[in-house]
Amino acid sequence: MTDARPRPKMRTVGGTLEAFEQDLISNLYYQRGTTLESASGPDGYHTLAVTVRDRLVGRYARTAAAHYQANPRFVYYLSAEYLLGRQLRQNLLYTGTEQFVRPIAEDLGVSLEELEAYDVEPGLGNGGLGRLAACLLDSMATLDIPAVGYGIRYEFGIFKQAFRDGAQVERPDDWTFYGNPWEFPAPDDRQVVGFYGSTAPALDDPSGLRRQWTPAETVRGEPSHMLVPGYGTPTVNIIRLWQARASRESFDLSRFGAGQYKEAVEDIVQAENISKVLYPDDSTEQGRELRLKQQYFLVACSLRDIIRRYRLRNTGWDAFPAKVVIQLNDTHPVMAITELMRLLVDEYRLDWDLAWSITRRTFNYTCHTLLPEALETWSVELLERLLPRHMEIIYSINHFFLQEVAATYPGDLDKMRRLSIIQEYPEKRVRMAHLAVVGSTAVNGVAELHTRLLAETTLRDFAELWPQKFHNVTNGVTPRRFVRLANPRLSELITERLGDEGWLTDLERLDRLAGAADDPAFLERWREVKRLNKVDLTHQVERSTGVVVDPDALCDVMIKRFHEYKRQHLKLLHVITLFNRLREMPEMDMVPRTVLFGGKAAPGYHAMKLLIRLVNAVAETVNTDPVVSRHLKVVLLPDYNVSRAQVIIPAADLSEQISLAGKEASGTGNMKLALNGAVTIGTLDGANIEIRDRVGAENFFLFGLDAQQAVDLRRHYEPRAYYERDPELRAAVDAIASGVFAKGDRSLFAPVVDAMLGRDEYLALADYRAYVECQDAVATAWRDRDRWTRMSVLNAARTGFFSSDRTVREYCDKIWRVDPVRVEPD
Ligand code: GL4
Repeated sequence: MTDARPRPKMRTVGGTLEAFEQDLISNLYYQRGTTLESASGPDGYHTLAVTVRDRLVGRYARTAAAHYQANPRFVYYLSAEYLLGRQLRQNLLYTGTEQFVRPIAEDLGVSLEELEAYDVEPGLGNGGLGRLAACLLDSMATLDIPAVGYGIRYEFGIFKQAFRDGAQVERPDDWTFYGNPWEFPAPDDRQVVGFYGSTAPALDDPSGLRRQWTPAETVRGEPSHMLVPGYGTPTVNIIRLWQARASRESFDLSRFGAGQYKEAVEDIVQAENISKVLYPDDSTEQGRELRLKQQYFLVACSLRDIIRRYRLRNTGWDAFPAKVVIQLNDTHPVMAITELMRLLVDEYRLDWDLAWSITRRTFNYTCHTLLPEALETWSVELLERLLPRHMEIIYSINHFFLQEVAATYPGDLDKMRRLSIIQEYPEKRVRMAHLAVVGSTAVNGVAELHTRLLAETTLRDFAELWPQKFHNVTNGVTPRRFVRLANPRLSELITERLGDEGWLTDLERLDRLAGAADDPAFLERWREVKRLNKVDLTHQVERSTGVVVDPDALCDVMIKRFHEYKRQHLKLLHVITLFNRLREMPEMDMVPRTVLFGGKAAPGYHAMKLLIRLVNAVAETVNTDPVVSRHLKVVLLPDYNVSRAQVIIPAADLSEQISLAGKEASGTGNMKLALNGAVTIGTLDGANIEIRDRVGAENFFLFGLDAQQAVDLRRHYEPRAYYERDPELRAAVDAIASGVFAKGDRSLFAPVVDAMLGRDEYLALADYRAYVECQDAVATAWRDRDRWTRMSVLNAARTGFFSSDRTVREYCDKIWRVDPVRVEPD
């Protein structure tokens, strides 16, 4: 490396620039086996990544030592999904080495952006639920909470989305193609997990509750971990991810020798399929054996690991719940309750009542939905085959539980039937949410409305039986990734105004920005930041879709998974209405808008895949219309993921949160967008309600039915009446039916029209008029630049509550009762 210019000596927690540079060169040489002259792009990226990563290792070692010393209560977060986002910039920021990289990269003639192209995000989740898990881990580390996240190291994460003729095509996400520099394999901690087989009575157990399971198949779980650094603290926690490997005996050498190559590896393939791919849907039950296998694999490996860790410092089982708190992220890991019972009763020979008392005190359950189709159930037949011992345990748990119910509500058979863990009709199935509630100390919803509706509807009988079990913990998002990393310009402006970066770990300090909302100079700078972010987004849009958009247009954003309840089709009806208006009155003075969609549809969700096609078709028609495209552009950005979110969110002016009230448990995109100064147009659903309460009704565009009105209307709903009555709505629906977006083909999008006029499950037509009028009010507000910017500032200033730090504090106070452990500083 040539050292042309003298550079200042900088000393930070990340070390000195010189040391960093030395390490880079040495890592390139010894880890990649290459030199500066012949290094490739991936060589450069990997070298930078491990050099940064190495600066976290010392902190991790000190964290582990401090935890060992303090022997605290640990939070174990069990989740089938994590959407961590890219790691490089995060870790540069968290280690204070960000400042070194630019001058060094400049010297070497590469840009950080070029290297970052190889920083692939691990897409080990579907959407909000997986991203929430990542935000909570970030906040736990930042708050020095002793915690470990457990998950599955899917070989293929959430599919990559592309469009062919406007239709979604899915490609595999081979995220470790270049290797993953952020993980450490830990083969010594591997575990063995069984499946299938049979059970028999334990010889010396008169109660009959202890039995012996002999699995017919075993699989190894091999862990690796990724570091989860806290911000502004030396704490580094980990997330431990399990990968399925065949047990050694699986390779059939004799068959191989006999030339039966396929058969020789059959068992290996079957075993390793368990962690092969993420199920690309989190909101419908996938009645698939492999998914149940995944779930059990995750909990079996993780529980063994938790017990191993517990036994490093503790003896006996009495103290287990005092040292271990397990948070179940939705129903996917709920089999952990039965697995802990099995381990305690069958393997560690505890008596049933003691084991049950320990189990119940260890687990807590977060419910993330209200949609009945998302509440998992598993057929008894499948469970009996795959996990025969667990099915027996579920029967026993249910038996004792129903005795309790019978004592509380004597003779109320209907109550028993409703509360039972086993559903009897039309087929015997295990209700995982019921098992979760029965086996947990605390149950929580993820926003106030959601928690209330859970207690009043989905889990009503349980809330009556055990009111003290139910809590609300409103979701939050990490300001480090979603403000500081995603929006450096805004962060700088905020820091300048507030005097220091304290807001990054105490987000409610943003309220001090409220005063600036009346300062014209500040408003001007706020607008400038937004504009520059919009220019960046414009470039990204052009690169990935070829569509040229105007950075001065209102940037209207709807980013989330495609789902009927989220109502992308309602947004589309609005877009078509604007299109129709412009076609009819080409001279009209319409506020220029760019409508940006981002999101994937589950590969088997045909209605939503067709809607994606329609969005792309409308976009094509709008963007190529010489008159309309002067005022309106429509873009569906392909392959929406965390990295894309980080570009879109800082540029958004308007945040679309238009789900049918009562359907979106919380939403977290709503929080990220508001924190970045987007104004929300939304229904009274999920956390929208709490956002509106905080930012003020005058800074929020509210429309539509509330949850109760939606339920009432559903009873006698006739979508056609709305269609007949409203000429603009009729014109929009007719436009789809006419084939104008399908080159005259009237059949292609007919199913979309039929769904709207037939049942309109999520009452889009009922909310259409209110929505369009509200959008007109948005346009009026947009014309008054200062008014809009004021709203934008106040949205950011008043949403500090939605930091995941606050969420984690609430979990600590209400549910976990864990204390922070301080780690020696660098
Ligand atoms: C979800 C909810 O749909 C979403 O509203 C919520 O914000 C998120 C995190 O709590 O959990 N539930 C499921 S299932 N997927 C989600 O994204």
